[in-house]
Amino acid sequence: MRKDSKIYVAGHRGMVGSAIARKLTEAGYTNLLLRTSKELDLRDSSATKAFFETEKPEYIFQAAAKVGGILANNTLRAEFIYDNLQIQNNIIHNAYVNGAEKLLFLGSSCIYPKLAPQPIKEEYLLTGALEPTNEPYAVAKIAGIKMCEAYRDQYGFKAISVMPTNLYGPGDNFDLQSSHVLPALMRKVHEAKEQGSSEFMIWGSGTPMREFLYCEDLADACVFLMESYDGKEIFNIGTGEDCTIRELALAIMETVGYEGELVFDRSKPDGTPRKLLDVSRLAEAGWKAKTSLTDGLSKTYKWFLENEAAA
Ligand code: GFB
Repeated sequence: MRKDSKIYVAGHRGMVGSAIARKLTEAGYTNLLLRTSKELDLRDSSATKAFFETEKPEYIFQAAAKVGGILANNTLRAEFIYDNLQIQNNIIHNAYVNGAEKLLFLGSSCIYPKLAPQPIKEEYLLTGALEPTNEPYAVAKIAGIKMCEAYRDQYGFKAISVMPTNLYGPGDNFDLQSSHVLPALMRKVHEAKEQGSSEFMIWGSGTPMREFLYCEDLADACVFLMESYDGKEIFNIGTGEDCTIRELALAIMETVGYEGELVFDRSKPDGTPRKLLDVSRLAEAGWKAKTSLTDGLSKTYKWFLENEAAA
């Protein structure tokens, strides 16, 4: 990418897209193309086609998606498959048709089989049944990966795909019904502390294991791969370390400065028992995560306190 290349960051108001836009600006890229979802509904094929025909972006970071935690994925199943298929079909196809130089597609670690061997290697894709709570979302993301591969095979279009693990950081969704576990627990612990409550609620058994990557690190990896990689392989992006949900809750209590009891709501699903990515392919390419969970939690909590109303 030249520093003045026209770079479209789709989804720049979300946690991931905003981190990518910040990273590009820090790295000296000066010609970012940005549209809010109000300005451009990426599910709308005609509007997206017109946007690409007019703007002809050279590089595209495809970070626009309908995302959410286990409950949102499990209940808004139709929206998760329809919105994501529409958005990615419109972006990938119109990027190719309008002569884009390269596109980076963001997938997700939930594309891998529910009971995949751990740590999960990229080649385990499509080797087993998916986790039922997020199957519609995962199927859409798998379609995106395969679309990038197919457009590369048939048309020579430079599309690359990355699979981030569970993400968190500034700009995350802290809504208790639709968010992922980390922001949900941060808000619950914060409110328990504020209200002087002696306990707070954790969904499920607390035993599932998850890997958490700070969104600024993800953005760094995406810019690194856009600048340096052009091949058919997909890349896992993670830290290579995981913890139980109970351990995460304890780490968040430490960050917030709260010492109450953990209560488990076992009527809520656990989801996949473990989801640790094998990140050796990315390590060999020359990239490693920099932010520890402790540092990432502190930075995220600081952001939450400064943006509590919006969060
Ligand atoms: O982050 P999370 O919603 O999604 O939940 P997944 C991870 C684990 O934390 C599950 C537990 O075992 C939840 O039951 N958990 C405990 C909680 N307390 C809470 C809480 O208050 N809120 C939430 N949300 N969880 C998502 C997928 O799976 O991960 C998406 O549904 C996507 O498709 C995303 O892949 C990265 O890690 O289970």
